[in-house]
Amino acid sequence: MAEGNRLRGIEVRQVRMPLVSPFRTSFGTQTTKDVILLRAVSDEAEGWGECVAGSDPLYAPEYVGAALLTLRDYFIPAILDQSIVDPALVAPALDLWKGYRMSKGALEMAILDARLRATGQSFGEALGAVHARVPAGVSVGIMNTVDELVETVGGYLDEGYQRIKLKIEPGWDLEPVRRIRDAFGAIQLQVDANAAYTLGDANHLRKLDAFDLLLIEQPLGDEDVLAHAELARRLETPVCLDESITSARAAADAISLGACSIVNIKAGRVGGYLEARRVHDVCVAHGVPVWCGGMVETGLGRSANAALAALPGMTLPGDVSASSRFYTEDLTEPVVIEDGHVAVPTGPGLGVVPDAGRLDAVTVSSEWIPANRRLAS
Ligand code: OSB
Ligand code: MG
Repeated sequence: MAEGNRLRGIEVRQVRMPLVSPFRTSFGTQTTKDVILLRAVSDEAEGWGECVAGSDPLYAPEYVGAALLTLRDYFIPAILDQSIVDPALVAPALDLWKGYRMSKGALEMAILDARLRATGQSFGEALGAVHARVPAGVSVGIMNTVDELVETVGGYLDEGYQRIKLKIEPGWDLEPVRRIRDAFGAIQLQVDANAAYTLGDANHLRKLDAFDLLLIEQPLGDEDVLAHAELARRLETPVCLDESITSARAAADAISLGACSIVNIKAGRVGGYLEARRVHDVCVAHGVPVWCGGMVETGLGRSANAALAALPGMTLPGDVSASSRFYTEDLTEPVVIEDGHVAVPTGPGLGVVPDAGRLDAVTVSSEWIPANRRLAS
């Protein structure tokens, strides 16, 4: 750490981005993406963090309104008062407060980005990426008709996506999966229920075994870890957990209980990219395949995810898609799909920055929180 390197302040910005089309999951329909962006400014560099909390407490308890308050009232003051510029010290400094992992992760991401931009190292290098590009996968929402779904999936396959994930819920599962298999044959196909089923649905879900899916993601409730273990015994389709895995320890527990044989890793869900790396390591140690999930990120989080997806244990294609999957215009240079892959950025830190004009156009509110003047003088 450079001697005398201090934090000058952190900007908190709320942005609202229009989506190219409504994104429907078992927990609701999204037409815009609300994002909290953090810009951490130190003496040596500035770094960007993206909070993946949703607009409402539907995927997780944490959501934008609560995350904004928590960041402003607790987390940012703690980081500024201690002038933390070392990313490894962010999580320990915030550990006394429970939950709010997405907010904590966003703050760590901003400090990590600032540090890496100062040292010239990329996210990929810092996390231990072993690939220059990663296979692109896409998450496809629930639609009004199966015909519409078939057309949409066909479009993604034409773009080069190597793996298709279908969102499912009771009433939208067997038929859409059957029709996609019939239409497109032996593509890499998986489903995500976002906790929409109960163990009582086990016999129904077993009918999915006929479709040779890569996995079924989070069929049961976030806290239903033992029920997932029971379901996993009854299904041939591998069970993958998303919502339930909130830390490396939770991953170790779920694996030991037999609740999953595959893990979806999202940095925000586990409190940051450093913990995401530890989740990866725990899974690799257990021989459990992992893949990189997505949270409809802007080009900032999307670039960090491409780096995370390039770790050695990421043996399944992730929800790593082009900016165009969700956005007509991204905040950064668009992340693109080329030859079925997304490139891992090589520049310092995230390797991308927001376009100032585009950022202003989508900004709802912004606040500069300066470091304590007494400390800064
Ligand atoms: O469960 O993986 C999920 C989006 C928002 C919240 C939860 C999930 C998702 C996705 C989209 O499936 C993943 C992406 O960003 O491509
Ligand atoms: Mg999921």
